[in-house]
Amino acid sequence: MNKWRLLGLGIVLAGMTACSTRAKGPDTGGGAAAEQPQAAVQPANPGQPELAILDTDIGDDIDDAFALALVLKSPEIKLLGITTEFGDTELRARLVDRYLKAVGRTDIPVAAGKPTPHSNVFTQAAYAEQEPDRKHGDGVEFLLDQIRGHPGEVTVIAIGPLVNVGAAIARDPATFHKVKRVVMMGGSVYRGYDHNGQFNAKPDPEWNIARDPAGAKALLASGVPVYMMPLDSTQIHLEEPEREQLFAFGSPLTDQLTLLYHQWAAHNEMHNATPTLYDPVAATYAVRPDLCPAQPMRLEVDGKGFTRPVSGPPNAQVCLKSDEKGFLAFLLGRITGAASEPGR
Ligand SMILES: [Ca+2]
Repeated sequence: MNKWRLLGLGIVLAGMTACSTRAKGPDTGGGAAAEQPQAAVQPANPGQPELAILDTDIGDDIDDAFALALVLKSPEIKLLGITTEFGDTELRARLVDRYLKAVGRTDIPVAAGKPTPHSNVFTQAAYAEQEPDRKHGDGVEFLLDQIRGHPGEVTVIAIGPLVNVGAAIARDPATFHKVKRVVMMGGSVYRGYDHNGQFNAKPDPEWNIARDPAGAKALLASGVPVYMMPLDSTQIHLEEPEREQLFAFGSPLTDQLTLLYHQWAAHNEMHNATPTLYDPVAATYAVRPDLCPAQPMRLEVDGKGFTRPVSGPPNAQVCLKSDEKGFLAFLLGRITGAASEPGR
């Protein structure tokens, strides 16, 4: 979903040349988006960890690695498993195997979704290839099995193209309907990919949605609660001071982030050293929805991957603006194990 990947595919080149920029917040005044944001729409059960599955395309962009770290360090979440999706799903699963082994969490099951064609760069392949190969279970079946075993209790944190989610809906819609909610990074409502740090007021086909618009359409039509963190609220950067604070921490977890970051920085097509933390915003929403208040909207997905607000009954809760400072403090506090958190 990163801009450089879109650039690599040439998907939005034409649109980018016509984009205007501005330096103010998203336009939330239009049409179907007029309702006020809601904080803490669906809080976790008090005293009980939220059962969750992380569905990820970890290995291309770097933000999934940070999202995984955040989930692992959040006691509000009990991770039932990790499913990999899009592209070389087995290699992504090997990456997760090595990551979990390094942090002492091999108790967490890892399953691989159906591989799909892709053209983007697997920047962290070398890290993954150092891990012994093994055959992983079917990610889509794992997802459905967990929902069957815990009806109404499972939160799916979806931080990649919605390939597995779409496949699960197609394979067993009745079971998928028993998911508690899907918290996802994806979409572009009033804001596209920023250009050279400038706010882009023209929506783009966001990476995750554009890779599998049919999966996104199926999810929004499924009737399950969907909490969406689009480009409007997720273009938050991990600048050098925060990176150094994190990478200098020296725990097994931050060491994995250090290793993966450097592979990403060396291989990403934009040669950009500053990660954009799209996916951790979705992971954060699962435990701290107040940092990204969501509002009900009805979104329509087209074949190119645009997500346009339309009138009609809401089909998602959408966060259009996040508390960026609060989010960064929360992320760093969690990953480095700081005792106190802002806003709590
Ligand atoms: Ca991702």
